[in-house]
Amino acid sequence: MTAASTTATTMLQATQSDVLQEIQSNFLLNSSIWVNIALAGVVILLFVAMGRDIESPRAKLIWVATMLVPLVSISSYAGLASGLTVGFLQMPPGHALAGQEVLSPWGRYLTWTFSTPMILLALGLLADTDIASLFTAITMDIGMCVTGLAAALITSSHLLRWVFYGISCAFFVAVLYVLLVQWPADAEAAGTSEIFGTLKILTVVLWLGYPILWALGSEGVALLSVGVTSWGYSGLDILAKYVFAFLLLRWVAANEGAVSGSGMSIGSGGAAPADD
Ligand code: RET
Repeated sequence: MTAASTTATTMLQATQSDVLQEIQSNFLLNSSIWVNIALAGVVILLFVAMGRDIESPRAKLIWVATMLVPLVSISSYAGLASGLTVGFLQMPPGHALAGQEVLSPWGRYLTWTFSTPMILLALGLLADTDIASLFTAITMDIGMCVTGLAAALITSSHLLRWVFYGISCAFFVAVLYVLLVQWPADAEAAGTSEIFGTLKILTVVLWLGYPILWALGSEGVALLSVGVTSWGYSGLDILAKYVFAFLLLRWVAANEGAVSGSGMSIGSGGAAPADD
C-alpha cells in the first residue's frame, strides 16, 4: 500500500464522530446547516398556523405537500448536522482535488429526492394539471436527484462523475419543460395563472442555481470551498423552499375557492368539472 492510499483508507474509514468533528470545526459549513434547522422549525409552526382553516380537499393536499417541504428539510439538515449523511470522498485523478479526501454532504442530494417532488406536487395541483404530466415531472425530478447523488458519490472516474452530471441535467431539462411549457397552460385554464406564474419563475431561476453551484463547488471544478458551497445551497434552499412555500400557502389560504376541487380531478386532463 502506498503512503497516499494509506492516508486515503484512514480518512475513508473515518467514524461518524470524526466527520462530526470536521463539520463542527468548519464554521461556514456548520452555520449553513444550523441556520436552516432553526428556520425550518419556525416555518413548520408558521405553516401549521396558516393552514389550520383550509377545508377543501385539493387545497388541503397542496397544504400537506407544502408542509412536507420544511419537514423533509429539517430531517435532512439534522442528518447533515449529526454527520450521518456526510462523508469523506477521495476524488479521482483528473479532479481539481485529485487524491484528497473531500468532505461531502451527500445527504443533501439524497433528501432532495423527497423534498423536490413535494414542491412539484404542490405546483402541479395549483395548475390542476393531468396525472401524466404530474407523473412525468415528479419521476424526471427523482431521476435528476438520484443521478445527481451518483455524480457526487463516484470516486472511480472523473469522467463518469460528469457523465452522471450530464444525465441529471437531461432529467432537469424535462422538469423545466413541464414547468415552462405544459403547466402554464393548465394554470391558465384553472384560473391560477397569476400565482403560478410567480412561483414558476421563482422555481426555475432558483433551481438553475443548484447545478451551477454543483459544477463550481468541490464536487465539480472546486472553485468554491465546501463551506461556501454549503452556504450557497442553504441560501438557495431558504428561497426555493421556505419563501416559495410561504407565498404558495399564503395565496391558497386567501383564495381557497380557486383551488376548491376534490384534489382527485387530476387525471381529468386538467379540465375541472363544471360544478367544481
Ligand atoms: C444537481 C447536480 C447534477 C445536475 C443537476 C442538479 C440539480 C439539482 C436541483 C436541485 C433542487 C433542489 C431543491 C431542493 C429543495 O429542497 C443534482 C445539483 C441538474 C435542481 C429545490
